[in-house]
Amino acid sequence: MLEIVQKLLAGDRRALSRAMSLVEDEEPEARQIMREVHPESGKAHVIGVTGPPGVGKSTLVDALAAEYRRTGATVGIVAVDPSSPFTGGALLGDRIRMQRHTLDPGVFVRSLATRGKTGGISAATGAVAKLLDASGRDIVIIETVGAGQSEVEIMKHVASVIVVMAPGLGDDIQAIKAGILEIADVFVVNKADLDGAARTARDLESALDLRAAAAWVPPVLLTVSRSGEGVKELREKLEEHLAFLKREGGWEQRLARSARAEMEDILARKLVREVGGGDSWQRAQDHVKAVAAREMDPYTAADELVQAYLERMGAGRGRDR
Ligand SMILES: Nc1nc2c(ncn2[C@@H]2O[C@H](COP(=O)(O)OP(=O)(O)OP(=O)(O)O)[C@@H](O)[C@H]2O)c(=O)[nH]1
Ligand SMILES: [Mg+2]
Repeated sequence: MLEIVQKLLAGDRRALSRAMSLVEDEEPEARQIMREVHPESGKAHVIGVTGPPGVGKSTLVDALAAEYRRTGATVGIVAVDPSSPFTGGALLGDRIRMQRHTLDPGVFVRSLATRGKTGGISAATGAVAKLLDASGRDIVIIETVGAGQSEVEIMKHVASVIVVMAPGLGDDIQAIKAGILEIADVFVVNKADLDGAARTARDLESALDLRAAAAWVPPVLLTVSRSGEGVKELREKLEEHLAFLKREGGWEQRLARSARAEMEDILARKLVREVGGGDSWQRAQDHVKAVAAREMDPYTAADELVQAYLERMGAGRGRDR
């Protein structure tokens, strides 16, 4: 076993931090690290927090971490900064807001910058969460902004999904609920100190009536994360949800969903690398040109590349024998 893995499994924060950097930068050692930590993961309660920009997700995560610490649980936090021009300030903001935990070894905070990475944000986030899980954190919280495809991908790696809203989002609620209703396990209307929180909660409740027959109906909670109001209730709901998952087989289902998402990601990247001939796609250059010039359609191109790959593999096996 790699020394860095031994150390991080033993709870060494510097080794954990270093391993995260190697994984984020897709260094060659990352793969070995992730292979070795895998058997030690799958124990933490991984919680995803998502919702529109500015609703108070980071403040809530901070308060929730403090609440879990009160119960004696150790916490890891992954804050995903999408590096978009719209949320450029998020990283610094998260650092400042999470500062109250910097002296507490029971909380480990990691902000993920995502600019310029080829592996995709969901892969990096899943890997960093897994490192925290393997390092023995009881609770791992992942914060992401919005409800786009990458958030839905990230949420495949968590056991409980919190969708955070705030009053005054107006039509956003309509737009958001379509995609997010299916993935939310708990709704939080944060900034309950502001006008309109009760109304936002009612809007959500009525949207949820449509699926009231489900075994777990996502509760709608009100919080003021700046003061911590409602955060104890949130922690209790999350524990209830965890117990529900373990009782009803959902825990294994979610681990399987996460395993599948991880494997899909690795397989897709591996296949693209194999058929394309590395990041530069040199092997597939003629196909790329033909598709761009409308001389070939992309489906035919993909089929041909896969076929050529299978033939190479067949030839390779023949040589080995
Ligand atoms: N009134 C009120 N303001 C809050 C509450 N919680 C957070 N805020 C404020 O809302 C603003 C945004 O908070 P964040 O925690 O950064 O929100 P976020 O959802 O993480 O933001 P992004 O990560 O940039 O999407 C800050 O100014 C917070 O102080 C609350 O309960 N009530
Ligand atoms: Mg934030």
